[in-house]
Amino acid sequence: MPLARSLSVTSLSGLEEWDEEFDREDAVLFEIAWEVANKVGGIYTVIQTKARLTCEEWGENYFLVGPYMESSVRTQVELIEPCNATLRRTIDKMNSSGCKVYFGRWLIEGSPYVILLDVGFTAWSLDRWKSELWENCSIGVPWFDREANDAVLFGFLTAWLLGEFAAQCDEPPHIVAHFHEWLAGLGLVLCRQRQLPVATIFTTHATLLGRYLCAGNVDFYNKLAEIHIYLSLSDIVTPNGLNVKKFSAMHEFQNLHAQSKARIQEFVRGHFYGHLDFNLDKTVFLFIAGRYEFSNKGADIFLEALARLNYLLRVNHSEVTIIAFFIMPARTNNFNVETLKGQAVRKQLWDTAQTVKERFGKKLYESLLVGQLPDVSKMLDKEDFTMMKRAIFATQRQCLPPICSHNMLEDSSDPILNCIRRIGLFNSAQDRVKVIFHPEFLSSTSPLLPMDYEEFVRGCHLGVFPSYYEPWGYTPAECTVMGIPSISTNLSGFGCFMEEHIADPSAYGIYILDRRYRGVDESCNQLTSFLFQFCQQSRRQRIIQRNRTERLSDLLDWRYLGRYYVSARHMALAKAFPDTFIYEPQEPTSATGFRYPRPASVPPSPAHSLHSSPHHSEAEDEEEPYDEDLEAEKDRVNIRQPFNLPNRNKNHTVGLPEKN
Ligand code: G6P
Ligand code: 1S3
Repeated sequence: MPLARSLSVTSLSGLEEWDEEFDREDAVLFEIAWEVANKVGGIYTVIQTKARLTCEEWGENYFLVGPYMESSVRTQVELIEPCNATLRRTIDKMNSSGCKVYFGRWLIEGSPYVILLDVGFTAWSLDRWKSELWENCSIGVPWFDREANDAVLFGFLTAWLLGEFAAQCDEPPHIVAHFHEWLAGLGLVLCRQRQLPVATIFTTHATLLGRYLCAGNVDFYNKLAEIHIYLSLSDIVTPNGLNVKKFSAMHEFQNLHAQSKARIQEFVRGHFYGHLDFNLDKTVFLFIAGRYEFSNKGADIFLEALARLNYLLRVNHSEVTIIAFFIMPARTNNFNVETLKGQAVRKQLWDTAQTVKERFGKKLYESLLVGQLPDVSKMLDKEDFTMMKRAIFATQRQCLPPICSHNMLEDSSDPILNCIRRIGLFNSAQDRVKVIFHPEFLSSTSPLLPMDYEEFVRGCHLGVFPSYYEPWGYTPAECTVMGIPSISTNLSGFGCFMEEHIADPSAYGIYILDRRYRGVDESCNQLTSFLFQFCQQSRRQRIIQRNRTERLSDLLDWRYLGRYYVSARHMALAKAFPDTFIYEPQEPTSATGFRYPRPASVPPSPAHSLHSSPHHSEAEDEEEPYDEDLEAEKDRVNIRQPFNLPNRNKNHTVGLPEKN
């Protein structure tokens, strides 16, 4: 019997242990997902951001398997010859048997190898494979369901690839196949049914059942025990990480915020032309973004809270204006005229100002040339005034600034628009809360708001994600690594994770809404109060808070969170090849349960305010010199200490824990 290799991942140095003890030569990792080099949603982000770390760990023995999508391949993948003889034989064999399999490098960080399977090319096998699936596994698939058909073709092709690869290896290989989500899941079923020598892992990112039940009228979490049976043998919760970029200048992200905010302000100037009766310098930008699932993503409660906030700001005569952006794609017929016109009017005002400025400058120059101070009253002539008056006339408007930037195909039944109609937030002058619904993902080539998502997030002040069904939730995590505060919930994986690892999350700009133990109305009040508190912060308090938020980035870096995946692969290898690998789960240590402490610079017991936000009055701000670097140093936590390692049999969002 060969010497069993111990695969322990007990600390942050686990990655090094793996490097020392594990001979990569004979183990191969295939990671299979429909979203490999094919952007659909959050799974793409998981795979794409994790690639660099996994490449570092597995080197030439790591292959991502996905569908061949011509348009994505053209922009994201460099097709090359297979990188080794075994793969070349495997791919040649499949291609000579009626498949189209491509090999390449995905042009992202880490440049991982990708094997892309053309499911359309083998569509002729669909009926045969469906029958096989029914006969061998008793799994029936509906006939005209495009997604299900793709899943069948992709699953059979994946199992074919893995089986062929194993057959082409000279020595019995140690293959790990990691499948993501149901669209790739059939490959795993077939590996088991065909008894392929493969260690398998399955990651679910959401369940369709959960998604539909939550969106319906089934009080999901309270009735969970009656409606949901979820069986799993070796649960490891694998929190989603990100590839965290650190700037060499510590506060560079603050400068980026200011630059991006200026671009959003420009858009707002155009959108609200004729109604710019609020101070843009005292305007706070909020946003929600993601898949358009109205109640699952919490757009319903966000709108309701905005209506309550509008009331609070009005009765308190607040000078703050809120602009809440909804970035959720729906079916549209392009931008609407009024929205485009807004940007055209703004552009015209800008051009007019530039022309007048140039004419003014020329006259000033000429006067100085002859040694005279100019007569300021004569610097603008009749023509200048006519030009300016015409430009101002163009800003007259008969309607309120539009709520929606696009022509919606289902305008009368759209849930966001209908909710806005009900709560009456119509961007009127009296409203302190304005709403803009952009039913398309953002793009830097848009004629309206030419910014990509990352730039937009950086320019906002707060991301609001009050989800009801959210297995993880990348949006608040992305905000965090960019130093933008966010609101999430204790029904989202992200919210639970942050609650577990940070002693006082809101001090760091991580507001976690309680949607687990409170009714909708109460949660909505809590959300309103988070928003109201946020609006009352001074600029300096927001800057301090953003610094703290950004300091949490390490917690979400794949460099640390990647270990949960390492652990899952070790466990799978040890189960599939027990003579060769042993998995040693970590014993709980005192370090398990690591928590980020409250920031040192928060006053220990503020008598005058809640402890969870940076508290200084404007007067205090001016008196005390504020040394950001010193504060950063005080608050910095050594993330290199180990914190919670794989949670076995711990299902963080399924099941309603007992109320404390
Ligand atoms: C960053 C910039 C500052 C700017 C501030 C605006 O911190 O470095 O120069 O004043 O953003 O913050 P605010 O929260 O008002 O957008
Ligand atoms: C799912 O995408 P969603 O927005 O449909 O997968 C994401 C990646 O794991 C996850 O962050 C999200 O909560 C799920 O819901």
